[in-house]
Amino acid sequence: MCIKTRHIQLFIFITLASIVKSYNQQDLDPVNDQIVIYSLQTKGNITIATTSNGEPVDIRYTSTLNKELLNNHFFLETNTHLNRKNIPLRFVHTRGSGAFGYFEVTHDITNICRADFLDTIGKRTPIAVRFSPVFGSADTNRFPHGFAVKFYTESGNFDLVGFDTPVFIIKDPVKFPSFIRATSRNPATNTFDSNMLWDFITLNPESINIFMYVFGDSGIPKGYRHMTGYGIHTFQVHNKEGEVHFIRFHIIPNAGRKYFTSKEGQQLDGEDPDSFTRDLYDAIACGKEVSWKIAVQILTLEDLKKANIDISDVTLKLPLDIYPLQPVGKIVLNRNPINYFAEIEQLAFCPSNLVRGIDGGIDKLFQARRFLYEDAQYYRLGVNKNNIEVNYPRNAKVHAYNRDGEAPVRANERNSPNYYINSFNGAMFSFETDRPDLVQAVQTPPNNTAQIAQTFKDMSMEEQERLIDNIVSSLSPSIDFIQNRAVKIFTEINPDFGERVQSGLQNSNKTKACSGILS
Ligand code: HEM
Ligand SMILES: *[C@@H]1O[C@H](CO)[C@@H](O)[C@H](O)[C@H]1NC(C)=O
Ligand SMILES: *[C@@H]1O[C@H](CO)[C@@H](O)[C@H](O)[C@H]1NC(C)=O
Ligand SMILES: CC(=O)N[C@H]1CO[C@H](CO)[C@@H](O)[C@@H]1O
Repeated sequence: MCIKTRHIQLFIFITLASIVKSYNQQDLDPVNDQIVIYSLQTKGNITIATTSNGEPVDIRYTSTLNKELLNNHFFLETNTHLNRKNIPLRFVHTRGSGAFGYFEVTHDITNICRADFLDTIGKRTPIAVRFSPVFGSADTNRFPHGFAVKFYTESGNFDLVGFDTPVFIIKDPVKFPSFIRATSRNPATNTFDSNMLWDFITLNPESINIFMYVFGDSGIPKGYRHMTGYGIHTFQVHNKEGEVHFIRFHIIPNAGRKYFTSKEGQQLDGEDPDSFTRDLYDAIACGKEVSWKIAVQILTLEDLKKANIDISDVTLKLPLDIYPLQPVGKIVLNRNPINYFAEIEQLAFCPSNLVRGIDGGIDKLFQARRFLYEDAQYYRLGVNKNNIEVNYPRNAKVHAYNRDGEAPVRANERNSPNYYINSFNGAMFSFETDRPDLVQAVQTPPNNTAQIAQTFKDMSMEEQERLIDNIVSSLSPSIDFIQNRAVKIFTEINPDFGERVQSGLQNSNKTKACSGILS
């Protein structure tokens, strides 16, 4: 009986192997046929299968029928391991796509920033990038998308954790959890909820600036290769003389900025919710150029003092005509993840991952992000998250005064002194007396009405029309008083804007599942 089963299984393996081999290589698609390509790149079965302990698994253990289960370690391990498959998900930016490549300096900015990965034109630094819809189950969701870049520099990792919009939702980080809850699913119905979203927007009208992009023509990028990135925060940087400047990062796609209309987005969402992920993977696997330019807006301390807006306000753009873009470098993505979970799911970006020369954002929201990402990742990946291969500052010399904790601990700093300061040749601190403190930005309550009005005015009549259509379709399920509050705010921004939203709402009908609910 036992011997017979073995022969049947071997026969199945051999037959499967020969079917795979008969594919025509020319017809293969990198995403659809990944597993076929794998088989063509390998010769025969790759090796003998083992338990995680390294013991070869005898083929008789692949059947449990009429057998003792507890004696079958393969059965036990493969099932109990599966039960522990999931780790906590990112509660925002849950679904993502990522890839690897390099950053290359194209222009010298050492006069303002001493970061050593920027010190020579032509210098390359390896990078990891993750793109992510903030919410939703589809890549084409009309909501902001994340654009996060990890630079593995020789003096530690620098993480630029940005969005595809030039502004953020709120200025005060205390509002963040409420924003997340109001824009997530309703606690009773578990559906997205127009009342909650528009109640939040209209009670925090500074958020309308980002929604001008979300509901406008740049709300749905035409795949990640056409998506723009913004660091949003105003970062303080310093040069070798210790002088400070302030910059905003822009990441501009060389494939051109392109966008889907709502209709195209919805259609694609239905056909393939992973369309951006697929497009990125295919493009890289096919050897297409996947690249962006990095440019910065630069301000001096004087500019900061004399500006008539709060330069640190993340709900405000800094005008490009006053602070023009200066090119710095380019990023190129040329390698797909080999294993998604290991390299992208476990990838952890922290705004606090900064390098000498880049002091960080000068606003309160950045200060909050400095520790909240780390906290989220302690929960999601454990306290040794930076020992995970993809997060490890592999190009720097790492000697942290941390020991032990949840795996992985790597060599755990071996036998070196584990306390500081010590008299026994343990790692010593560096003396950076020229590292300037962050300037203290005075943050007034947000008011970006004037900028929103300008954004509206700069749109063509047709784009205004599409913006209003998208606003109306999001707002129309809301209850009257919230609609009225929204119309009042749009009218304050621009009377024509308010009027057109109002008339759009009048022409749209709410759907009701039934009537008389409260009677
Ligand atoms: C108070 C403000 C904010 C808080 C508390 C916050 C918090 C978080 C947290 C906890 C995560 C998940 C991190 C993880 O588990 O790895 C996350 C992800 C992310 N956030 Fe924020 N965030 C804030 C503002 C922003 C802003 C202003 C931006 C853009 C400039 C941004 C961009 C992102 C991106 C791109 C990700 C996904 C990173 C990835 O691909 O893994 N967030 N945020
Ligand atoms: C915000 O700014 C606008 C125009 O710049 C002004 O009309 C309005 O009164 C301001 N709102 C508040 C609450 O200060
Ligand atoms: C809304 O309902 C009214 C009355 O039933 C109807 O005349 C109108 O065409 C509907 N409008 C839309 C946009 O469906
Ligand atoms: C089905 C099959 O190809 N089996 C082979 C897998 O690899 C081992 C070790 O090289 C061979 O002994 C098997 O014949």
